[in-house]
Amino acid sequence: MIDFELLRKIIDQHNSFILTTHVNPDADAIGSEIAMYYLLKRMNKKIAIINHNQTPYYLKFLDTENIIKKFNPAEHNKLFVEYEVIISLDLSTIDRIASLEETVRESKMVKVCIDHHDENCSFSDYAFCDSEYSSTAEIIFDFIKSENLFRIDKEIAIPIYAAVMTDTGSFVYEKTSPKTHRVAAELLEAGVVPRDIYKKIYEQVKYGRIKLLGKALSSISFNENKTIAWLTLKESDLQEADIDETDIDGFVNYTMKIDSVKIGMLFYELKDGFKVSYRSRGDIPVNKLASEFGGGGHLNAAGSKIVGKEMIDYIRVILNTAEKYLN
Ligand SMILES: [Mn+2]
Repeated sequence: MIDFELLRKIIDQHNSFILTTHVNPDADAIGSEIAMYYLLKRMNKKIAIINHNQTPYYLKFLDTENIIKKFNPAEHNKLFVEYEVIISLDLSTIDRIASLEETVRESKMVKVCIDHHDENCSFSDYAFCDSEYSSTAEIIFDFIKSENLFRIDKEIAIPIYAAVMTDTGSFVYEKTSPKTHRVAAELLEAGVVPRDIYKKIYEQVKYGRIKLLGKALSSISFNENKTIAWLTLKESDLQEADIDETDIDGFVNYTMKIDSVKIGMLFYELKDGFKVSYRSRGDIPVNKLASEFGGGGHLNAAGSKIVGKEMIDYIRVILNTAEKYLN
């Protein structure tokens, strides 16, 4: 259970807040920041949102006031002295804020973490985390309701809906509960049009992304009994397609459309190593698999970055480790 009363107290006792989220932000990351921004604004607080990355183009519609800034130490370091509280959203380990890590570690701000991943937000002074939630935005929704802060209206319903929709894979992932649907129902009552949000998030795909998806799909490989499937992309493929890294996020999900597949992976090469996205079915803990390679995440969806290894040589090591998790 999350102690919403305590969160309320922290907000009441302070006046200035910096919000941040993880590297390669998704709709839950940006949606939670924007929802939290509206919430704090309505409580007459001073707010800045500073992220490691620029907001991906398909999520810009959530930031109607253009409040989210990409971290620039020269410009922003002073805010980490002036402001009182930093709220990290949708992340549970501090390395996920990438270039902000050192600044946040060294700052004397009160550190608050609001999250739904399995790890424990140990870097924060106050953690409001529960992995039973479908998304971080659903926690914010519950906070507004349980503390009776204000009526959920369309302005705040849109970022929350975008977050819940995407983090539940459009209401199909494991953490999708009757309650998640009740939350969605209330967001619809507030004026959200599901079709509009869906179109903005899933139907403004760039040409290069579809070309790259074609390459990724034609690379598909399997283990002997087709319980593990994996896709590979080379750095040159990414360069040619001229797209953001966030654009390849969903590619790994295609491996899970095959009925025999229990673990799906996407390997993509970077200049200094490579990244792996992991997916799994049932109770196969790919977050544990990812943590063997310096990563983490959820039971059925995780990621890791491996620096200083050649992807082509190292894939075999990860595949052998993945086999262990099948039983
Ligand atoms: Mn999330």
